[in-house]
Amino acid sequence: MVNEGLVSDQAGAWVIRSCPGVGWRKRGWGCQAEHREEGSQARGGNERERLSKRRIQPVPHYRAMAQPRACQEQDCLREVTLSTQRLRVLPPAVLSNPALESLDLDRNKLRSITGISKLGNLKKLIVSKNEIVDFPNEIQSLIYLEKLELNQNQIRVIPEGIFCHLPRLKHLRLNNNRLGALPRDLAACRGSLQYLNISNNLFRTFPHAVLQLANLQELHVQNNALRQLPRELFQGQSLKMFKANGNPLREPPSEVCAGGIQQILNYFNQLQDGSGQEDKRIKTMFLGASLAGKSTICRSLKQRQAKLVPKEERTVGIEISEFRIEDFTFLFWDFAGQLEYYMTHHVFITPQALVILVINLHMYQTNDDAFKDLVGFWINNLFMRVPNSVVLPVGTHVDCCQKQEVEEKRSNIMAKIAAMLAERKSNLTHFINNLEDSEEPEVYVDQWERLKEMESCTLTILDLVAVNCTDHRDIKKLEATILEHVKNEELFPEVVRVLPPVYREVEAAIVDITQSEEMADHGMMDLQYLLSELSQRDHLANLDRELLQDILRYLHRIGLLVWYEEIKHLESTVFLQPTFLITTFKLLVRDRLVQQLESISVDTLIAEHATIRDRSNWVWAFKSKAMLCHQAVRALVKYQLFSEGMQDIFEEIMGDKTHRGKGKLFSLLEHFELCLEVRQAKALNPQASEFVPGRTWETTQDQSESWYLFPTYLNQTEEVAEVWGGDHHEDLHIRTYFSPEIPEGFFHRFLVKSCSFYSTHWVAKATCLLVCNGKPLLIKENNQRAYSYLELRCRKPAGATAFQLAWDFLMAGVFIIQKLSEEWPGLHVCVKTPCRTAGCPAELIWPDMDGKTPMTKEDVKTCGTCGHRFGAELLLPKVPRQPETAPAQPPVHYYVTSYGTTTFGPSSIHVTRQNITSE
Ligand SMILES: Nc1nc2c(ncn2[C@@H]2O[C@H](COP(=O)(O)OP(=O)(O)O)[C@@H](O)[C@H]2O)c(=O)[nH]1
Ligand SMILES: [Mg+2]
Ligand SMILES: [Zn+2]
Repeated sequence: MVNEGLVSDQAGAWVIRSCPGVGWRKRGWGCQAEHREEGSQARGGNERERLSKRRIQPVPHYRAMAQPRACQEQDCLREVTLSTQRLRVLPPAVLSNPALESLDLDRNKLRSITGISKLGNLKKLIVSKNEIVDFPNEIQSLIYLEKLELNQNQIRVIPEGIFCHLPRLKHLRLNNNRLGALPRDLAACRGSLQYLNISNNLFRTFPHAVLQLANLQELHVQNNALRQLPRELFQGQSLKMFKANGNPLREPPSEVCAGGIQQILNYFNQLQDGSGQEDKRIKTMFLGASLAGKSTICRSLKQRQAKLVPKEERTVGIEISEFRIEDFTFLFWDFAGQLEYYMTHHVFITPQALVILVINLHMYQTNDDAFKDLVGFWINNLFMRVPNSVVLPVGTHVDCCQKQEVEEKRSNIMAKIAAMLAERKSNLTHFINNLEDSEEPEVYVDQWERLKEMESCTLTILDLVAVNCTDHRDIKKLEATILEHVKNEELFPEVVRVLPPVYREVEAAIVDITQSEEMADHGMMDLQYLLSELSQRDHLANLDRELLQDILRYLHRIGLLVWYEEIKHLESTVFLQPTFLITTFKLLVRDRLVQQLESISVDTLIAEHATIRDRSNWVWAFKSKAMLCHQAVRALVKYQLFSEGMQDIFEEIMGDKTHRGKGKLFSLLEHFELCLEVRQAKALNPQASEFVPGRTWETTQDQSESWYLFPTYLNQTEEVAEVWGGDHHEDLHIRTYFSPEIPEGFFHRFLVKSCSFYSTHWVAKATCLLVCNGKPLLIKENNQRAYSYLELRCRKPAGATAFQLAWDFLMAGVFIIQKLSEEWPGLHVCVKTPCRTAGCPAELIWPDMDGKTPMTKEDVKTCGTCGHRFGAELLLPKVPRQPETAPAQPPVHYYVTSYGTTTFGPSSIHVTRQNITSE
């Protein structure tokens, strides 16, 4: 009786017999809905039960991953795939086949691969996602090895004397282990090794053997503890791709590394000329509710005295200023606390900064609501956006409180923040345990690893400092506290950066230009003009464009200026005043926009060739559909700029009307997915170009007027509900859960992104309906505390082809969500399928996607809670097997790159804008 392992079926092809566990599980996928305690109590018993059942249960076998290239006769089988088989030892059947050239053991439970030396002909060995602690020494016998993957194990040390026997090794993955060093003899692979991944390990110093790998093309060292990179690494010709983010780098600083190999090389060349200078700099973000005292603290610290901000002088957007204490340069970012800015703030909340969370103690009450509004909201956002930040809570208005009151409120705030941290930790632990306790933990390795990573990096909350901003002694005290913290290398390993002198010189010159009289308020400058201005200065006469771009890239990353080289329309514009961006956003994303529309002056209307009646129409369209036509936007922006005395930049930010050029405003709004451009078209365009997979899809320029949808202002829901026609019990539906919550503006951005891919759509507040191939997909947002998800639904398809289309469509939605969520590194997103039995609370967690469709080996899935059985294709993107299958299609890969490009398998669509077609 074989439970697991290789047997041969009549046809002579290899199959794996195993127990997919159909029909008997008490703790099938339904257990996810159970309470944690019950789960852990039941664990031991169920393990036994599972094992015994496994012996006696007659089970349907399934074909292991097809072996397309294996030859038909067993004795010359070259390739074996045994992933996700729960193997604890290598099956003897595998080891008895010395001709084997490729063995995939991914996602098993192997602690060792004893016997592997018998497979002396192996070229490819994959043992990723297992439980290996000790490096398998037998690998030294695999002298023909070209590809070796040992990632996602627990390996701490690799002994000498292995790699010197592997002169053909081209590809080596060791990421996600616990390595701190590499053996010296890795250098023996110098002629062959092209790809090396040692990311997510514990390297503190760069492994020197790597420098000898003369043919290395791709190197990953992300998420280690590296401080310094050797110059020699970049001097060879071979390296094409290098990733080092997530290291506390000083030399070169991570902002330089992010610029790519060429910039790193330039950096080292610059360092050669003069010695590097240590620059100690820290971005400091002031966050907190309106009227907390952020601007007051900011100004008082800068001027070294109590400096009260008059009440009417509200911060608009963000104010940025630079200031020094001792040899530290602080870049203060003072954020406005009003709700209207939350949509855009996250863009500017960046990692590795000191966060000063300001709380007005006089206003604060020791109840939950006050905490949530004044503190909790910000902590949650920091969790999601910059999960390993350091936060210094500062309580203000101490002078308006009793002494005892201050103490009471301080301990209340600190206790509640601690409770939030504990809650997050326990949530993450709960998710981790759910995956570990599931029937198939091996299919969740990637999700598990990501959760573990989130669990290990959390906010550092410093002790609350209570101050009276009107008293300069308190300001002094606060200054001392801040300084003490930023000097702590444990807290801020990246404060010190080694920079070539020219970086500092250019920065100083730019600050000088920014503050000069001639400089316009908006601070926008053409790159070429900036270069000519800078190179007029004697000491910068040799500055060339490439070096300037390197430095701008660095200054952008540290937050001193803004340069979006990746936005086509903005690549030659440098924003010397980053705050101007907020001013720009605020022209269209702000509260009371309707009133602004209504008050556009008659003069402005006339200048834009519009009438009062047009204005009423604009208001009506905006109120009912959250849409503005191009003319309305122009008039609105013009009116607001004129009333703020900034008329001179109108053409520049709105574009030239006669050429229908796109102004900077829309490039920005589009980049941040704050609005969607739609065109009202009457019918399909007969001249439209054909879509050819793999080729860019040029859309024809439409002459009709552009409309812009601002999802933030959507309010009605009826229309979408009507087109959709209500949920049916039979629908395919999945949910992507968000923890701790769906970030502010996330759904709106999802809407903009997905509607630009699917030209036929209906949108509403918190829901939208997309149409593809005539089939609708409904997406609904539900953002309740501890129950935040987006639900994706489509009608139950008929037949295999329709299933394929339906799941492709759903998967595209899932991938857009995942792509977006990458901007919130502390956000946990998990895809689940609710049980299809009415009233059953169970949900199936999706397996890891590995960049492709989640797979299940089973054809039938059983709910562990209600016991009902379902065809797997109703729950996961699995298309039912047809009796006579056509030649296998290449696997479909879904890939959403960035705004405008979506890839499905070999085909890739680049969408600039599609037209709305009337159906
Ligand atoms: N009495 C007193 N007033 C303060 C204190 N801190 C700030 N204020 C006042 O509170 C108001 C709001 O401060 P502001 O810095 O503009 O708050 P922001 O919205 O957080 O930037 C201003 O009028 C300040 O003068 C303080 O500690 N004590
Ligand atoms: Mg302020
Ligand atoms: Zn169920």
